[in-house]
Order: sequence, then structure tokens, then C-alpha cells
Amino acid sequence: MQKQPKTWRHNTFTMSLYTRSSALFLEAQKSIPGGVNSPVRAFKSVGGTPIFIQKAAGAYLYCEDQRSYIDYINSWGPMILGHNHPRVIEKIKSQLNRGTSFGTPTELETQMAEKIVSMVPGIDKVRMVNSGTEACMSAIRLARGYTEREKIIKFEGCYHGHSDAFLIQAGSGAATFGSPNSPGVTKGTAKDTLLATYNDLESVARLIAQNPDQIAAIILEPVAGNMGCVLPDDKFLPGLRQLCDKHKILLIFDEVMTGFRLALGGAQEKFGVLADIVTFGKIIGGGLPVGAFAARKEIMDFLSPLGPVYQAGTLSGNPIAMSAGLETLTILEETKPFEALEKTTEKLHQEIEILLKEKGVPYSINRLGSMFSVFFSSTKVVDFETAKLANNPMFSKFFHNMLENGVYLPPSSFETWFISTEIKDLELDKTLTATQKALSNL
Ligand code: KE4
Repeated sequence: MQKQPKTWRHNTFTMSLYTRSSALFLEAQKSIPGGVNSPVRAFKSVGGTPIFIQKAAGAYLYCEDQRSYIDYINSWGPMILGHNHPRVIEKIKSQLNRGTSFGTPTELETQMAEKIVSMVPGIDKVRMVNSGTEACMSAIRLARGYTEREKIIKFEGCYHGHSDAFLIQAGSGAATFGSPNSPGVTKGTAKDTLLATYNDLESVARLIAQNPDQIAAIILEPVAGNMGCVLPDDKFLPGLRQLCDKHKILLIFDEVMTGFRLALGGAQEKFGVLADIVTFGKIIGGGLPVGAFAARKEIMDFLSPLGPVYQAGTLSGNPIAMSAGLETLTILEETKPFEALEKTTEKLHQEIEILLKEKGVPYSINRLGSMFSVFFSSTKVVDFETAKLANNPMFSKFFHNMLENGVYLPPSSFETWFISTEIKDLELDKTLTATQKALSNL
């Protein structure tokens, strides 16, 4: 018997369910670090062996072992319209016949930029990139170039991609600056990233007072999705806006997850608070690699080739990705599914809550729009510290029980469930039946 990979923790029963996925995972690990191209896919947080997906359609994923799952990951957010939306596929196909990449300006990019500007408040110009990481990394460089300041403030538990400035954890005790949370990130980089506590305006004011006139930007997820779903309290976003105005700091909303999900105009529209720079990803690519960052003209014109702040990308504004993203945004604009998505998510929340109460397990639930998280903890989750109190082993068991009952949740309690327009009553009923079985076997 071949040596099992250290992440192998399926029991024999489960192994038999996923023979092909298990074999593919063993194979993948020979040529891809950890067998995956993004760590969270490896199931390390929940244990067991990742399922290899062969295809998807609508609300469903179909794995290599001929099993189907109701999908609550939706590729970590992009597939708000469900998988393989016919209109999106049609646009991709027709662009394919015209070529895949030119490295020149195309009208599609202008149409995409104009569409985003027409939907999102407070911005005049957009620069396309290829991922959320690139969008957030570029936004920080632009903020530093524009303000001629070097430090940034981010929040514990918020994730803005894997560029060095963001892979920072809270410094020890009195130190106001952070320390690297990954090898390869230098102390020099870490000293310019300050860590505040989500929903704690005082922690931000303190950092500003300790670093007068040195902070270029404050960046946050206006609704956090990377410590599970955590909502801003009523005063948080307006309070940050006031602090930024007072101290001439740029406010950056990382809307890679919330953009075009909470509303056409994202969190800015939902909460009525305008950022200075907004970053996007996920949904604007319609399933293809796209990121973007946007701001008012006076800031964006600092970008090369107009201004001194350099930023570039071989495949930025790629015509296939623009076709998929443009059609996705157009469908969202035409159908305005946000109220229906909120109703579906509310029903899921209410029904799951009844089952959790019946089971008698400690839980708290956070939800906004089509973002949703169940924490196995009786403590309300308002920041990273309270998120960390949740019972991860219980979540892991729940995750695998749901998987075995045909429901694919994000494989970490520090992630958000994403609801797509293709989750209808049938899928809700199946999900609740699966939840009842999953809780009974906890
Ligand atoms: P990407 O570089 O992964 O496209 O985007 C980084 C990013 C930036 N900002 C926010 C708010 C994000 O949620 C993300 C990426 N989200 C994770 C899931 N929580 C992507 C999944 C993964 O890392 O594989």
C-alpha cells in the first residue's frame, strides 16, 4: 500500500466514496506543492482529502467520483450566477473565435471600465489586473505614491491577497508595527504595516496617534469574509471615513468579495460610505482571472503611463476575461438579484438556526446579503479574536458530514458561504435535509 499523504485523514468508508479523487490527489502532490494551486483547497483546515471536481453547472459541482454537490463556495465568490451561465459561456465562445490575447488596447476594456464606473459610486477610472491580490497590492502602492507616506493600517483577520505588505501579524505587545506571518516577508516590509482590530475604532485612532502624518492608507474588507463573515458595526465604517478625512489618510475598501455581491455598487452603496480607492476581483471576472482597482480621477491619474506610480500586467484586460466579466455584470444590472439572494440566504439562516437549536450545539451566525457563516461558538463573532473562539474540530466534522450528504461548504470555519442565484427551493430543501443528517452525526 502506497504511503498515504500526511493530509490523508479520511476514514475507510469515506475513502471508498472518493477513490478517484484520492488517487488524483496523490498524483497531484508529486508535481504541485501540497497538490493544490491555492492552499485552502487542500482541506488542511478540515482534514481529509480534497475532492477533485470534473465539471459544474448551475448550483452543482460534479466530482471525479461521479457524485454531485450543491455548491456554497462558488469558486470563492465569482460564480454569483451559478456555474456555466449560458449567456456568459456564449460571450466567451464568440470572443474565442476572435482571438484570446493581443497585448493591445481593446474596446472591451473600455466597455468594462465604463460599466464598473456606471455601477460603483465615487470612482472615475478603473485599472484592470489579474487577481484580487494584484488589485490590493497596486492600490497600496498607488496610495503610498499619492500621499508620499509609507505606512498602512490593516485589520487582524482581514485578507487582501498574498502580497508581502499584507502577510503581517500583530506585533508583540507594545510594538505598534506588525511582524511577518510568513517566511520570505522581510522585517523591513513588516514595519510599514500596522495592525488594528476590526470594529475597534479606538485601536485605529491609537495607531494614527503613534504614527502622525506617516499613514498612507487604511485598508479593510467592508464586510469581512476571511475570518468567516463578520459585519461592521454601525459606527465602524463612518468612523473610519472620519478618521481618514481628519488625518488625510486614504480609505481603501477591499471589495474583492463584497463587490457586485452586496449590491450593484457593492458595500459603498450598501452602507453609504465612500472609500478613496476600491479594489475588485472574483465576480468581475465571471469565473476568469480578473482583478481591478478604482478611484476618483485625481488619484488614478497618478498611475503610469500618466503618472509616476508604476503598475503593469501582460494579461490585464484580457479579452476573454473581459467578455465573461462584462456579461456577468450586465446580467446583474438587468436582473438585480440582490433582494432575492438576501431572501434565500435569510431562509437558509432561519432554517439552519432551528436545526442548530434542536441539536443544542453552541452556535452564532453572521449574515449579510448572500454572505453567510455558521460559527460553532456561543460568542457573537465581531472580530478575529472572537472568530478564533469557534470550535474548529466541530466545524470540520460538520463540513465532512455535509460533504457526504451532497453539500459542499467552504473547507474552513474562517471562510464565508457564498449563495448563488441558482440556489432555489429544491437546493434549499436538500441543504436542510443534509444539515439535519450532518448535525445528528456530529
Ligand atoms: P485573489 O488574489 O485570490 O484573487 O484575491 C485575494 C483576495 C483579496 N481580497 C479579499 C477580500 C479576498 O477574499 C481575496 C481572496 N479570497 C480567498 C478566499 N477567502 C480566495 C481563495 C483562495 O485563496 O484560494
